[in-house]
Parts: sequence; C-alpha cells; structure tokens
Amino acid sequence: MAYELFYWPDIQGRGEFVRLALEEAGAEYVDVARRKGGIELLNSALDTESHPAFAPPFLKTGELTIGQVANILLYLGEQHGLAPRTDPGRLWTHQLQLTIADLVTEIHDTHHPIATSLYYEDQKPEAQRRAADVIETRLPKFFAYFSRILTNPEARDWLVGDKPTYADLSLFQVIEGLRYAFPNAMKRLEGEYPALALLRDRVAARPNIAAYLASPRRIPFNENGIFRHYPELDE
Ligand SMILES: N[C@@H](CCC(=O)N[C@@H](CS)C(=O)NCC(=O)O)C(=O)O
Repeated sequence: MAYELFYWPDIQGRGEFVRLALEEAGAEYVDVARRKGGIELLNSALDTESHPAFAPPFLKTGELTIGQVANILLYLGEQHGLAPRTDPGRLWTHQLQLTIADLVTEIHDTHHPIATSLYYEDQKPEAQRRAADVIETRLPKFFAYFSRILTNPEARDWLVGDKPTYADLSLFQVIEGLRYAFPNAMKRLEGEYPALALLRDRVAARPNIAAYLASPRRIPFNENGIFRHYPELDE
C-alpha cells in the first residue's frame, strides 16, 4: 500500500526531508496535498485524527499517522534500511536528525526571527541581525560538528558508518537549501568544511535521488519555504 505524505503542496519545506527518504527508498507514496482536493484532506486529517500531528508533515501508513520529521524518518529508516538496526546506531542516527532539525529551525528563524505569524517584511531589521549571527557563529558551529563526524574514521563516507542513512539525505538538503538562500556566505564558508560538499555530492549521485532531483516532483526552492533567498540577508 502506498504511503500518504501530507505536506504543503508548493514548497519543499520540512516535507522535503521525508520526500528524500521515500525517494531514496524507492517507496510508493502519494503526496496528498499536491492532488486535487488534497489540502482539504490535509486539514481534515489535522482536525480528526486521534493521534493528530500538530503541523505538517505527517505520514499515514495503514493504521498509523506519524508526525514530526525526525519521528517519520525514524520509522522510514527502520522500514527501508535507511538507518542501522542496532540500538546504538538507530539512536545515533536519530540524534543527528534532531540536531539537523535544530539547525533547520535556526535557518527558518533568519527570515522569521520575531514571529512565524508575521510576514518577513514586518521583521526585516531583526531578520538582518539574526541572519548575520547565524552566518557568522551558528553555521560554522554546526558545520564543524558535522564535518568532525564525517571525518571520524568510523564514518567512512557517510555520517553513520559505511551506508547512507536518512540523516545524510537531510544534511544534503540543508546544504542545498543554504546554497540557495545564502550563496555568498556559503561560498565563503564551504571551503573550510570540504567534507560537507563531498557528502552533498555523494547524496546527489545516488541514482534514485538524482532521478528525483531531475523530476517535476522536486519543487524548486522559493520564498515561501524554509530556505529563502533574500539578498539583503546574505551579505
Ligand atoms: N517540528 C515539526 C515542525 C513542523 C512545522 O513547523 N511545520 C510547518 C511547515 S514546515 C507548519 O506547517 N507549521 C504550522 C504551525 O506551526 O502552525 C517537524 O519537524 O515536523
């Protein structure tokens, strides 16, 4: 039975971390809200499920409804060999994913530092201060962390041992998104963390991922998602 992914239809957003895992796994799935009448189904699932997600993305499979990106990936990792089976490996992969989720929130907050409910245009001066700090202090700290893991002898090409996991797919997405949002800053920063670009390239070369990226299923980055390009924030 095909998975049902519920996420906003016009953005990559947080749903993209789930799409990448489903695509890498070659899993059959329906991106529900991208179909006619799908937004209504999404909203009604938020209202009526007995274990409702607070916000999209969420994934339905059989009787299960699973919310929170890291939780969805924990499940998909087990189902499709996208994470180790042992407890230490499973928890380590989950920990990396939760750290990526923290980073994603900080990136989101560069354009929405005051309130998610306000427009970017209503918080531009604060966004400028926040973006400058994220570029100067937070990205280097996260990049150094993930680089250290990737260059640890036990990593061998991927974050967790010798096989790709959903955490690698997610880190790929973060690097792609940051290149879109902050091209100038990333040009300056990336040279210092070559292991990250190598990981990005390894993920992009995975056959299922390469096919997905070239397909119309991959929504282009835009200024409604998490990774937004506002030139004034990328100085
Ligand atoms: N921590 C949640 C965050 C979910 C989330 O913030 N979803 C956004 C779209 S990316 C949303 O629709 N939020 C609506 C809201 O927070 O009211 C996750 O990782 O799944």
